[in-house]
Amino acid sequence: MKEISPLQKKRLEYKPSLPKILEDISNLEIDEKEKTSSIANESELKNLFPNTFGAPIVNFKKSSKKEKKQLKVGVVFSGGQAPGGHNVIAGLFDALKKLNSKSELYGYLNGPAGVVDCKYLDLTKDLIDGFRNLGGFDLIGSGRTKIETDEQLEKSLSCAKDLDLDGIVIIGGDDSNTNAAILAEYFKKNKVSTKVIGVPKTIDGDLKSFDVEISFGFDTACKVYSELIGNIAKDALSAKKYYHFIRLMGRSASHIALECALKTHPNVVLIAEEILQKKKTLKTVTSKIADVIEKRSEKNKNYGIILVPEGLIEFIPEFKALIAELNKLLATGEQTEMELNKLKSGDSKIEYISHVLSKASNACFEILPKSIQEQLLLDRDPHGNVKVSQIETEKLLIETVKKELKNRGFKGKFNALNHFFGYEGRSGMPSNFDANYCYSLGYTAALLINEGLTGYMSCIGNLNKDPLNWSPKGVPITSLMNLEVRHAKKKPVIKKALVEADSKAFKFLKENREKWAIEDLYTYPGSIQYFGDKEITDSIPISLKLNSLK
Ligand code: FBP
Repeated sequence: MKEISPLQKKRLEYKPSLPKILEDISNLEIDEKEKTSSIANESELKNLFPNTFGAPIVNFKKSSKKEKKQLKVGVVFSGGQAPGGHNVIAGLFDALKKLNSKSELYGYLNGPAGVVDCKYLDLTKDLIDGFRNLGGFDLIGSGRTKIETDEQLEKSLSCAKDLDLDGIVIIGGDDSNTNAAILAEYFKKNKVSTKVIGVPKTIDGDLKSFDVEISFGFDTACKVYSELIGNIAKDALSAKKYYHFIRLMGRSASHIALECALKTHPNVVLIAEEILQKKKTLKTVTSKIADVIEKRSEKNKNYGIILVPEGLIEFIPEFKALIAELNKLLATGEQTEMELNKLKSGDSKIEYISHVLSKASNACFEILPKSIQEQLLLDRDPHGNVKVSQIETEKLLIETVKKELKNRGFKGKFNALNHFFGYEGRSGMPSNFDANYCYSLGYTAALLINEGLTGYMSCIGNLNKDPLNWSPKGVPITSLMNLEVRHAKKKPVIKKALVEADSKAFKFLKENREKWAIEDLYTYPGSIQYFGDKEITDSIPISLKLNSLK
């Protein structure tokens, strides 16, 4: 038998809290709320989703006891890992069994590819019990295959039919939940009774709306990164010799960088959305950092903490244009992509692309260090996005800041170290918040299938309150969608939620950052706690708390 750590053992025994309304699910029924539209492109989306568009948001209410069906459900992890995924499966399994002890749950293997190729595992209680409250997606694995071609849709449908599935639960981010909506529509159009339900997962925190308060995994990932940032801040304060440039995962949005800043009070945190809004160039961003370094140096402080969101490069206007152009040129099957793939060395690829790019984009490409140029030419992900996790923006900034300080005749010391926190936070043992939240999401997904709903996202409201008062609901996925260009074509997708300039969390940062820049007001969150004072063990993201203030 595999050895497990004492903490793992204790966590396996943890009983997640459930909202009061879910304590007895034998007598629940849905309560239909307002009908939904989409956030934009209503008529186009109505045409694309004629069978699922416009459904109402649903809550649950007590009813007279009803016979609960024996259900067969398949579940899949899609995309990057996020702490708490196993608890979605555990909640789904427990609720299905509570509804009817003969219900069955299958786990599709290694992501959406398992849905297409009909590769699955029978998820038994014994299996699931070994993964409760633990991180990772290793029970069934994950993957980034996008189900979009006719062949993939047909194969997914025939597998669902063969397995006689009542429902499929897709645990994923914005692109994966878009996939869930497409699959739901396809099944309904083809008169297949399998329902499709999405679950909001991503550490990035960018799958969010009025009804989707936060995606799961964000809380734990930010807690893990903030522990490390706090430790580095303490080290910087002790040794007084380094500037630490820390890039944080989060793809396009800066939610993680913002949350970690609220938790640790760094000297500088770049918020990519603000940079785009204020049309700041690489030069102005560099200059702002150099200003802080100069001011601190006047106070004899030649050390500090600079937080950089992973997606920064996509938000600096000149790079945004360059990346958009590269995404178009390098979309699968494009002439440039095929030519580029024939070339072997990085140098020849850089040389080739610099002749194909427009004059403006090339001017921006040319000034980049070779390593970043190469990173920008790497394959796109299956959704056509540049893989920002592989672009070392923090190193680029160290170089530009160094040059700027030299040009200014800076007399102080500037020694910089670079860090990237990404994968460290994606599979950590879920915090109590994520463990409870995910368990409730799984429960709610089972109830939505039991009610015969499809194309819905399992959601929980009132997350700033005690879990007993959380309110489970179903939100039509199409209500979160609009049309965007992907792989050089207009596609229906869930709109990514970015950091909003007028959000309470961002305003709080703006009110405090001048102070944090010069004084050393770092805070040290320490490691995630699972036992002890509830204020510490059950804390929720600061940004969630601030944004829910009236
Ligand atoms: P999801 O959107 O699938 O949750 O993944 C998010 C993420 O963790 C990003 O923060 C990061 O840029 C990306 O995945 C890395 O992808 P990969 O795991 O393929 O390297």
